[in-house]
Amino acid sequence: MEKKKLSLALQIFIALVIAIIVGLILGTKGAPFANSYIKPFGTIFLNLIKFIVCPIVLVSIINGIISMKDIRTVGSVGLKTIVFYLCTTAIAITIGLVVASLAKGLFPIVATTDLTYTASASTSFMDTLVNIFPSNFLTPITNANMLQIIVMAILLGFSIILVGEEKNSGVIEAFEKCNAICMKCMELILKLSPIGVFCLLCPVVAANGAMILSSLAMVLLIAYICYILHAVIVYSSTVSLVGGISPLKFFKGMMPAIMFAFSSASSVGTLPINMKCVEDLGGDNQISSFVLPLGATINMDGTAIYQGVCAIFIAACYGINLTFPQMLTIVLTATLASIGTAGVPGAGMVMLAMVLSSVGLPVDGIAIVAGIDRIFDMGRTTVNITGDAACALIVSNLEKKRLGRK
Ligand code: DAS
Repeated sequence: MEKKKLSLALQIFIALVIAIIVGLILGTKGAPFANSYIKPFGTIFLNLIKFIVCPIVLVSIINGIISMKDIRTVGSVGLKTIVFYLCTTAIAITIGLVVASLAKGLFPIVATTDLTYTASASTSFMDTLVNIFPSNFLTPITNANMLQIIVMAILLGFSIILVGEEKNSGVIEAFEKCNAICMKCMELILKLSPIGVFCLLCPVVAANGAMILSSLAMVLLIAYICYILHAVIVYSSTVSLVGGISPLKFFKGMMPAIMFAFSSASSVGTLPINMKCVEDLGGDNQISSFVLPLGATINMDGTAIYQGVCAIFIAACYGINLTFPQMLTIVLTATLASIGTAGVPGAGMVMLAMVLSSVGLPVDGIAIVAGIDRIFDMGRTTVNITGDAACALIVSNLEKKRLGRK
């Protein structure tokens, strides 16, 4: 009989439980052993994530922009869609940062000895602004300067669109192939998640004991509170005020897609069900067949919330208080990064590396939250697809009014 493989989610969950048990058994006495012989394999997993994050950001943002090439043909639909997606993502990351900052006092701080960090010299907002723009084609990639990579991707993406499809069809296909290769590479790396999760979490549990569990429980709780706040405040108000649908009817009608997204942690995988839910809620099929696939590619409100909450939590673990300019940088980075976050399980954790490095936070801090990333992912994916559906219904209603249709 064919041996049924455990799903990756189940493998990660089992690795999480084993990491906690082994970490608690090792305790502080066993922490040096865990740091010497287990943590290095977690570092390898993190290194692979850092390795793939630059090409993923560059190629997937270019691809995300190219996928908007129809924006000129779908005119007002495309414009309304992009404005809604970018605005709700900026609101989402702000909610994540504000709520996590207010709740920071609740984080029992993880103060393990190996969480040492030398703060880079703080730069003024103007310096940060100037440093966003690359002065060289290669150094943004070799230095993993994420904001400069994002600027490069946006410039190249729109340049490809403006060159015109007849002249650059080969280029568009080439980028679509590069994007597929990067996504496959990320998928292969994320298949190592069970090993990575065990080797990253076990040493942290050994060094901190059960306290880390309450920290992780707290940061998960805050993330889910932000997910719910964003969905209830932003989506309820927009679908009722602009989409012409009562929030109750919206969330009831979205239940099949919400449940699938929560269990699969994949926006792309949820697309067919999301299309059906939006159609049943009265959305225009032609509009949702543009808005939803685009949303699964570039709209990641839940991921932005997760990045804001984890940035505050990881900074707190290193005893760092983020400045206002740093928080602004996170809003900018996470909003633009959402264009490049793939709608597949675990993509947000890869992009968290980018958000952390954009404000000089140690990317190794991901080790603290990597173990429970799947639990974060289920919630953030649910928010992502719900935002996509809200946009499709709102744009459908606005187009109906614009064309004077009933
Ligand atoms: N799981 C991704 C999605 O499908 C989101 C993420 O990983 O942040 O939307």
